[in-house]
Amino acid sequence: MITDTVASRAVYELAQEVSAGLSKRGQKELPAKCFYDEVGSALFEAISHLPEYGLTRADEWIIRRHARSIEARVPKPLMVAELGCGSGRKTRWLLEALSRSQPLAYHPIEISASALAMCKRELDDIHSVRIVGHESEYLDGLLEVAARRPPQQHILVLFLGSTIGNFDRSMGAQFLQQVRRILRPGDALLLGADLEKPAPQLLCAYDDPLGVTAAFNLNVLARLNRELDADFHLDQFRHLVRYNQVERRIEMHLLSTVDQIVTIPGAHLTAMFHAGETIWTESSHKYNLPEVVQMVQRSGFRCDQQWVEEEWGFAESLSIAE
Ligand code: AVI
Repeated sequence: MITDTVASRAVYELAQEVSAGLSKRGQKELPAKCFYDEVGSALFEAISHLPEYGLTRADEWIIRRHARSIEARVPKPLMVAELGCGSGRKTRWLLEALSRSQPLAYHPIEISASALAMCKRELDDIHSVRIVGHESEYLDGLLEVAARRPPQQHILVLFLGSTIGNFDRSMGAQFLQQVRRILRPGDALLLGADLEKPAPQLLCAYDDPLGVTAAFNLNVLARLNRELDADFHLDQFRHLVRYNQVERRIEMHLLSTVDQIVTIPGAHLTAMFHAGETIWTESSHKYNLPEVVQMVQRSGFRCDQQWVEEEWGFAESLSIAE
């Protein structure tokens, strides 16, 4: 019964987002969080194994290699909240290191029920870690975690995988400010950020020859067909990737190859597309190290340490709330 209510609220929110994004004048948009239904989460997991997409492996490498140094620098006693846990694979290294010295409560926060279930399955066997999942938006989930915080405990927020890059730069900083407001001085944030790299490398990573990222992108339309009864013809849209030099970000679009009209009954919407028109589905911003330090500082944190994976180009930054 409760699950039904959660599911129907999720469909309602999806309909709202879709209606707002596709009825925009000018550039039509769908928010990147629409990617992550069960199929989308599985496709993202497949992307993370592609040779062209080194981001997830670089992130996991840093955590695996430096888990003990991270453990040594975080405040204690603590509980861990993770914004968007994905499969949970890379978090294992950290939870194992953190739970050596104390029993640990781990709160993964996910909008995707299937990713949450995958993460719980993956991490279920770690001794001394109690997993309390939150199927919700990041800030709502973090508020729930903060409300359950025992006196004297710190919170370590994990925001890994460069999900920050899917926000516009200014929105990313605003989001971190909101995270900071929920925390107390002395709490910690571990933030993963993908670093700038040559455009051809990025274009390959987001338009892989196997077509997995294309399927991930197109799945958003398939999802609207499944959940909102829409009638998108997937063969009349094409995956399109651009690198925006000025904004230093990858942009993913779905390009309509013909003039067409699509109905989306679940969002009470009819949308017209001209041939060549696109739906902007994702931005993935790339950073440099000083920029990450500035961003966390502007959000009320002090950057304590950065760890870098040089081969792909990824940074993990540990910051303390001031
Ligand atoms: C989840 N996020 C950080 C990924 C990224 O690289 O922006 C999502 C993704 N999109 C295409 N490939 C991977």
